[in-house]
Amino acid sequence: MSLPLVDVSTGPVDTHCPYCSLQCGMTITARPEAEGGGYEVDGANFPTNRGALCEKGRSSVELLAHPDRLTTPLVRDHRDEPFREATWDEALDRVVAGLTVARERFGPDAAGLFGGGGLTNEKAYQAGKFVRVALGSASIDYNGRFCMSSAAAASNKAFGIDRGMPFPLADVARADTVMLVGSNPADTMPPAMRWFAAGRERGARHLVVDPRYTATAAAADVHLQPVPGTDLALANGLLHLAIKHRLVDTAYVADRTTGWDAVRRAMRQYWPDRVERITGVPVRVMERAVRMLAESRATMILSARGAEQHAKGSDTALAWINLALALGLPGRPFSGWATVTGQGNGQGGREHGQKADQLPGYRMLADPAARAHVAGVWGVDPDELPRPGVSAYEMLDRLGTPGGVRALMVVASNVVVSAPRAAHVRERLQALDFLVVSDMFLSETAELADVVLPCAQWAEEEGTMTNLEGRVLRRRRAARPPEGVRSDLEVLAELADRLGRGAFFSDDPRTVFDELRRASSGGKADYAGISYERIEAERGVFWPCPDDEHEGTPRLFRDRFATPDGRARFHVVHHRAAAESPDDEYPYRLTTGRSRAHYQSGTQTRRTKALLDAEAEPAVEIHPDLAARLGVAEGGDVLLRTRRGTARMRARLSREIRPDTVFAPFHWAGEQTINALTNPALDPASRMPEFKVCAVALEAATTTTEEVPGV
Ligand SMILES: Nc1nc2c(c(=O)[nH]1)N[C@H]1C(S)=C(S)[C@@H](COP(=O)(O)OP(=O)(O)OC[C@H]3O[C@@H](n4cnc5c(=O)[nH]c(N)nc54)[C@H](O)[C@@H]3O)O[C@H]1N2
Ligand SMILES: Nc1nc2c(c(=O)[nH]1)N[C@H]1C(S)=C(S)[C@@H](COP(=O)(O)OP(=O)(O)OC[C@H]3O[C@@H](n4cnc5c(=O)[nH]c(N)nc54)[C@H](O)[C@@H]3O)O[C@H]1N2
Ligand code: SF4
Ligand SMILES: [Mo]
Repeated sequence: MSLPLVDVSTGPVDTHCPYCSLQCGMTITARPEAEGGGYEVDGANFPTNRGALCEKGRSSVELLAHPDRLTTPLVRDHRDEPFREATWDEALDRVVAGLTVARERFGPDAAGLFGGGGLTNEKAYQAGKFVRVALGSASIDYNGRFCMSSAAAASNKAFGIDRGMPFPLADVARADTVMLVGSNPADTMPPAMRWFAAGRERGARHLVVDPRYTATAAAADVHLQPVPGTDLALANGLLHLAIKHRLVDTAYVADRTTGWDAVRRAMRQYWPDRVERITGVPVRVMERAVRMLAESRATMILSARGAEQHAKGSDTALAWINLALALGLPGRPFSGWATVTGQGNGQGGREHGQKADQLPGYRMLADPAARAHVAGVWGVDPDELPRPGVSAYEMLDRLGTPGGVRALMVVASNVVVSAPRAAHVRERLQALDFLVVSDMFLSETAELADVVLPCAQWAEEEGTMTNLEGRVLRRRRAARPPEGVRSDLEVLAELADRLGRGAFFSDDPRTVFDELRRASSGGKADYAGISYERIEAERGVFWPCPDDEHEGTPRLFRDRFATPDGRARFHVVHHRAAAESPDDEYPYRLTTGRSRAHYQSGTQTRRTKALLDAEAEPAVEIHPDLAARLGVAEGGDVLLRTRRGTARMRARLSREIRPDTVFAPFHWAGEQTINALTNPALDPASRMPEFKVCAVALEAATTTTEEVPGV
């Protein structure tokens, strides 16, 4: 397939990276003469990255002209047939037919959409509206449940609002003490490390809580190495010590919070020896840590997926928030608790109605006033809006069953690789009457579809993103999309039209954004005063920004929290064991996460030469003592087995991990799909699955590949 790749009329264009929530600024220049497709990329001087890009950002332009790029819709009549190329007309007819049959036979909720936190604000908003207004269905949720939901639930409970960082990233450099809990930015957001390094140069001290001695931990002053799944006990233990040593900021607690007395009493049972037994963190290390946190002018506690992707993830986040409140941090200059958002638009993606229970502006679907406001903007009757639906994993778990979704659109997620209990998710997708996937590449999920729609990529379309700081920025079009692809915005508008609801939808990003502004007006995530022009002039605008005169809100909580009485809420939260603990049959703990060169389900990075050169295959990290017990050598094949499935990977021996725990990345497919193993036990508040701990058995692999029942 040869593509008309280069839009030579395009000079250098400033835009942002396709990958993570740092949304590094980048400049893309068309270079028709250059090898490999005709675009060149440089880091731009944007406030988060100041010119730096990690290897993923630097290699991202390889994707624009990639030979695997889908440029024609693909269809088939039966799943055992190969795909054939089709016109857009035929493909969209088939999608409408698939969705319509499901609705007619099983009711409106039988047609649904699974979205992603990589979508622009415009597309995420359009997806939520499409499902509610064009399909009249309750069935929409997205991969952010697997990412930000625990921290989001905790922030909402404690602060009354969910913005990952309540301050600009640059504030990190001005904090005197920073504790990172289950966060490894040295690998997951390398350019952000500059802010940490700048802090250390000023004399700041950093602590890292991670079962592995990561590159982030290596750069810090103190490493706490807990058993996976015990952060809640650790936070409570630190709070116990803060109370014991009279380090609590009683004036702040009295002025700015409620619920302290109950928490103070509850912390009595977290005496240090007990917490050391649960977490494995020595009492003297806890003593040192709590003094560092309390005896500093400006202290931050930063949380990420290591602490949050647990069946008690939202309570764990609340435990760290309790500690931050007791020390008087949130709202103080260069201080506070924050969670580091992950996906490119992980923040905006969770604000505009992609969640089963949510309407734009972070409004709740169950709230009559919210329904009336948004229905007014959309020009529909509030009673027409469906009720809240079920969350991401629950939706996937019920696909093709009575009461479940029968016809599903997947837009910007590769669940066959990234959802927990992936083999089961694959079976459920296969049980659907109809599956349509929109992607730039034939992802493992797209391979299962009846219809595949080829979409435009980040640099080929206009839109806004909201980065980890809550800064709304513009991703400008810097390249011409190949002939034959369409943006998701256009596709959803066209489908709505074919479903008889076209009058309610636009395919123009600016028009959609302006409508989003009105829909969000008065909500918690208020974008009403943010325009494309202002974003341009001000290098991004921080929400909430309720009107054109408002300057935006880089820092939250200075005077009040977003609760009705303006006070932050303490919550009593107690440690409990992980959903699965090691036993005779599955004697070790498996935790999962990221490696530096690959991104998420790997659809993009497993196709990028520079990144495959950096890391051609996954490895499971094993302590040499454990490896010796198993008879596994460096580079040897290991078979990993849990109650849900098996996977096979090479061993990387490392003294940097606890000997009772192994770590594996989730970026790989086939028999290296680590999510064939992970536990779908869900957090009751956030519906987050327990990606970060389950019980696993390990053996040196002697079987042949064929005998391994991977995914
Ligand atoms: N290279 C790369 N960068 C990425 C991504 C990517 O896929 N690849 N994805 C982006 C996205 S969507 C996200 S959400 C972010 C995630 O960014 P991070 O949260 O930094 O990444 P993870 O590797 O998932 O987890 C962080 C750390 O948690 C540790 N951990 C595991 N279990 C526990 C536990 O029980 N307690 C504690 N305290 N720590 C634990 C792991 O050892 C790991 O080092 O990264 C973003 N950036
Ligand atoms: N074991 C384990 N599993 C995990 C995690 C973990 O730590 N451990 N982390 C979880 C987390 S935090 C996350 S965020 C999820 C992410 O997991 P996924 O949801 O699978 O994320 P991606 O791989 O980014 O999937 C995006 C897909 O959409 C495509 N795409 C990109 N942009 C667009 C677009 O604009 N439109 C369309 N239509 N398609 C697009 C990409 O090519 C890719 O195939 O994984 C979760 N799974
Ligand atoms: S840190 Fe994130 S946004 Fe920046 S270049 Fe790397 S992947 Fe892209
Ligand atoms: Mo994520």
